[in-house]
Amino acid sequence: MSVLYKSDIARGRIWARIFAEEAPDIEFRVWPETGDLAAVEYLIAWQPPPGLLAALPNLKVLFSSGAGVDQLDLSTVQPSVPVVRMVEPGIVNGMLEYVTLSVLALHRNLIDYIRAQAAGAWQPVDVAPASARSVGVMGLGVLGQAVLERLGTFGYSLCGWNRSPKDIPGVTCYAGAQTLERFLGRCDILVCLLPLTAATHGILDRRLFSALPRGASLINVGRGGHLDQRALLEALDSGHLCAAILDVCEPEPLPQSHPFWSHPRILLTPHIASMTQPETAALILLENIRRHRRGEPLRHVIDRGKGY
Ligand code: NDP
Ligand code: OXD
Repeated sequence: MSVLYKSDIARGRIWARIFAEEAPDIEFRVWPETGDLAAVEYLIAWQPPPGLLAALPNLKVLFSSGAGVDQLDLSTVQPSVPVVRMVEPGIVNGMLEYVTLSVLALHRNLIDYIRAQAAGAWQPVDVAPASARSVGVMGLGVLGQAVLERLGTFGYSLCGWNRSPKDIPGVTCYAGAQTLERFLGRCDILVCLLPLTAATHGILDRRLFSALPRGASLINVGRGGHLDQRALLEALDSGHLCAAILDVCEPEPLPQSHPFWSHPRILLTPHIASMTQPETAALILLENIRRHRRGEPLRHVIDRGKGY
């Protein structure tokens, strides 16, 4: 039995070292050194290369090397093969850092100061207390909930929106499409932490932006496919939205001519909000493999019908 890893090679070497230390009974291979493909029972991949899944006759589980699974073509995965997404402390911590950094940057007008410095201007901007600012998170899953818990320590007024109802201490929770406008009306800073599915594709659109209070800002750490780019530019250029911090975009990377690169109210980062950390992820994944081998239910299996 072997585990095949097909993602970033340097990280793969760390995974391999941890497996060698913790599970010498399991053969861990890093792509392209696949060995006998018939021996591969577990595949860890961001995006399996074309034809790989069909070449693994004994594949038992496909593990996404990231929290999202929208990058996978699920139609190529046998229905009998469960798909497991990545839930591990390294990803959660990275997202906490990034969203906290972004919320504080927007709250403390960092984008204005970047521009002011470039213009050589000493130009203080008024700042409201955190208690007068409301931060709303779309998607109250593992990451959305962790982010809200951390943001609570700064004193922001917090709200969240989700498909199914949630009850989170200190957070006003909304559920379902019929509550979206009410939720948005409360968000001075909106954070998108939804998975990308047919239901959420393009959700950050003109209508959504117009339901936000004037002067609101956006942080998109979900997926580029959530965002209607033209609608964002219109909302920023009309002054309805104040700023946007975008970690994800469509396509990645954006073409050099794309207006986001030079927009004065947009801060772009190259999909680095959070990353799977091999040191923590390998142990979690190993435990899931052990569960599977003992015949116990796997953790964090996605629902293919829902797409996340
Ligand atoms: P989870 O699956 O734990 O949470 C997803 C949440 O979104 C669930 O609470 C779910 O509701 C909700 N949801 C799904 N569809 C809808 C919908 N149509 N309307 C409203 N709510 C919906 O995922 P994670 O929190 O772990 O990750 C979220 C996403 O973050 C990932 O899919 C990925 O795209 C992105 N991500 C980005 C990273 C980056 O570096 N930029 C890194 C890691 C993740 P319900 O509770 O009802 O199921
Ligand atoms: C993920 C990501 O989904 O890196 O883990 O975006």
